[in-house]
Amino acid sequence: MLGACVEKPSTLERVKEDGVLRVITRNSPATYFEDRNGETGFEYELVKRFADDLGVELKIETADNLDDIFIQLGKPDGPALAAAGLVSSEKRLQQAKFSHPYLEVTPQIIYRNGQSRPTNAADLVGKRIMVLKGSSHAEQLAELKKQYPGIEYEESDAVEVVDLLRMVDEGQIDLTLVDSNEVAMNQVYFPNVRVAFDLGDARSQRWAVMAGEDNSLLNEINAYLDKVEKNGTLQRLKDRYYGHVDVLGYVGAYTFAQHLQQRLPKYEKFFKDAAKKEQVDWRLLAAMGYQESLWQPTVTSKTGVRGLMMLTQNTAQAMGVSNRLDAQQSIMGGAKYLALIKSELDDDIEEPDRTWFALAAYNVGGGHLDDARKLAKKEGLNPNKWLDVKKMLPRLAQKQWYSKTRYGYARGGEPVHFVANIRRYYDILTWATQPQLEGDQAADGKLHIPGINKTKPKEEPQL
Ligand code: BLG
Repeated sequence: MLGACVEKPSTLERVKEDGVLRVITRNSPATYFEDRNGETGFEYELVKRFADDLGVELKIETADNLDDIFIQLGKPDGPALAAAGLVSSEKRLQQAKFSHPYLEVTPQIIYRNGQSRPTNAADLVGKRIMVLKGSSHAEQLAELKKQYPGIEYEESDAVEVVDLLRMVDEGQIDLTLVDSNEVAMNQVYFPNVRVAFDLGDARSQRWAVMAGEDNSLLNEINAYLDKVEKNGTLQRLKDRYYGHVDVLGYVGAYTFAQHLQQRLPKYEKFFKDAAKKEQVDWRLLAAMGYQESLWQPTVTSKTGVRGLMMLTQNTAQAMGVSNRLDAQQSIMGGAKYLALIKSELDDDIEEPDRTWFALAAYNVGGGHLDDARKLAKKEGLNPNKWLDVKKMLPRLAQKQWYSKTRYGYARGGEPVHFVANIRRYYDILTWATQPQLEGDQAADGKLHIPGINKTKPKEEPQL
């Protein structure tokens, strides 16, 4: 049809035609980073599902700082959307349009435990405060300064939120202002970090598209966000990324952070050596050690099971462990035992379930685990899926069920908690360590939190 008027494709049509969704974000634990399985992060996972729904490939681009996100977004050949924990503000509305909300966060003033706790804006005067350059928090402080001219703060584009929290933790700055989700996520790494008070009301995080966009992409985004809100996907992601404090409790989170700094470094090398030998992730072994003994080599359970990896006498003997209270031997024995029971599992059980099954067998024994799998099968559930078998395990403690099983009574609830806790610690440890340091014997012995090393305060140029 020569001469027919060809309509300009909408933004959404263009994305679909290109087959690629370009998204700009930031490289930080709350948004996007690399872990043991490759690309991950709360924003990444949310936006990846959106790209999958559209049937296009996801291409992530990272910005150096917040201002840069909006600069990139505004370019004619720039990314289609920004997913970076952004909140809408008057200034930002001139540059972008915002989606429906997906996360409620509250800005919180953070101080160091042991210092006097600020309780209101007036207490911020005279303190060393640092926030991210171009952040909504910087805007908030600028507003506050009109009322309290004595407030001084530094805006830095050389740091990430984790750096700010670390600087408070170590006393390099007095205070910072960050969002509650970041605090919840990072509390487990910084034992001295405390919330002083909420500054202002809760605000909503939203994705942003270019101001001139024709709404086709924005409408699609909004429909997607509404969908994941309704079907529970969004809540699951929130629990995974920001639920540590909910699960551990605030005290548990401080304690974990303390143990991470004070205890783990003593055993990290043993975990890494054992992991290398047995071909497992050292962070999984470390997570097991935390669940078993809180990384204490000389504990004994009520049932006489002993040591950092809580070996029974039989297991210890079979694994060639002569002294269960020797941390190195215990870790090596535990790793060997885990690898052995994993190799003995049914071939039909695939990863990652295979790992969760191996952990359950480590705790309750392979016989009882088999009983639970048989019960699952009888109930029409999948005996090769952890999600199904974990529903059956607690039945092993009830006579009506265990009386019909081969191995009989077991405290079947214990391996369910055991696996859930280890998975949680494993996630936390994964975030706390950088993949490139994996197996690196020359590492400095310190835990590394994604983003910190890459964003060390910039050095002065050498002239
Ligand atoms: C495990 C053994 C399994 C054994 C099961 O008990 O110990 N695992 C290890 O030694 C590593 O070998 O399976 S069996 O050989 O097939 O019988 C069942 O007996 C240890 C568990 C027991 C548990 N912790 C490692 O997870 C434990 O100590 N529970 C009691 C806690 S308390 O005393 O009530 O607080």
